[in-house]
Amino acid sequence: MTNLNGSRLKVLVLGARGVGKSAVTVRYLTRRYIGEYSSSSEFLYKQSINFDNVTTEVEILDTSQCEDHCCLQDHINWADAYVVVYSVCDRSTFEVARKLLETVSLSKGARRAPAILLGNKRDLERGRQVAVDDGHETSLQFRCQFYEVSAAENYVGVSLAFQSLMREARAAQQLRTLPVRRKTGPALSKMIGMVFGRGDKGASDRKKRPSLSI
Ligand SMILES: Nc1nc2c(ncn2[C@@H]2O[C@H](COP(=O)(O)OP(=O)(O)OP(=O)(O)O)[C@@H](O)[C@H]2O)c(=O)[nH]1
Ligand SMILES: [Mg+2]
Repeated sequence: MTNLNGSRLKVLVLGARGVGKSAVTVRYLTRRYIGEYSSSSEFLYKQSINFDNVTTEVEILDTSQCEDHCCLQDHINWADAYVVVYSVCDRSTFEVARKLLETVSLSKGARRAPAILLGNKRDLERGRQVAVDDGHETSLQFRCQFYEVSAAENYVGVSLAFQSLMREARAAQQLRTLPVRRKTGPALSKMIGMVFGRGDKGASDRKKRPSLSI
């Protein structure tokens, strides 16, 4: 089995202004909720995180005011996994989140990117503008995970969401290290040769045939 200890992951936190990108990131990393966060610049956090008995070096980039397309593209290229945040009490931030998921998905092409759609501020239920079903539908459309959380109210939901993303990202990394095609072993090659009528002729005859790999 592959030893995953020491694996590295780069996580990008995206979303419209004020949705709680910093709040969810800080909540996950420190378990704390401060309430007010600097929004003038982005922050890169580096931390060694242990879960499922595996230690992973995680870098989390909490973006800020990243409306410039080039900057966004650079960030997307940099990351292995994405947290796209919106506020459940602000419909316009949900539309921004949808656009961001689309941009991530187009940038990664056929290689599906590990991502979560995170509806934050669920404690503000009375001001809700985005239905849970809308979040679900969007996550199905973009084939990503979906969670509703409240960074203000609790740590558990935020933590589960981040860990689930990292689990998926680690699995994707592991898959990429597997060989694309496996060569057939000698016994299987021999059986294939017999099925296709090669029998047990001499080595010189074998050389003339193209090898068959499945
Ligand atoms: N009620 C409530 N407020 C929240 C929650 N999460 C964040 N906030 C508040 O929302 C405001 C914005 O939070 P930030 O974490 O700074 O949002 P941001 O997306 O990082 O903002 P920018 O960096 O400016 O784009 C702050 O006043 C937070 O206290 C939450 O779960 N519930
Ligand atoms: Mg912020």
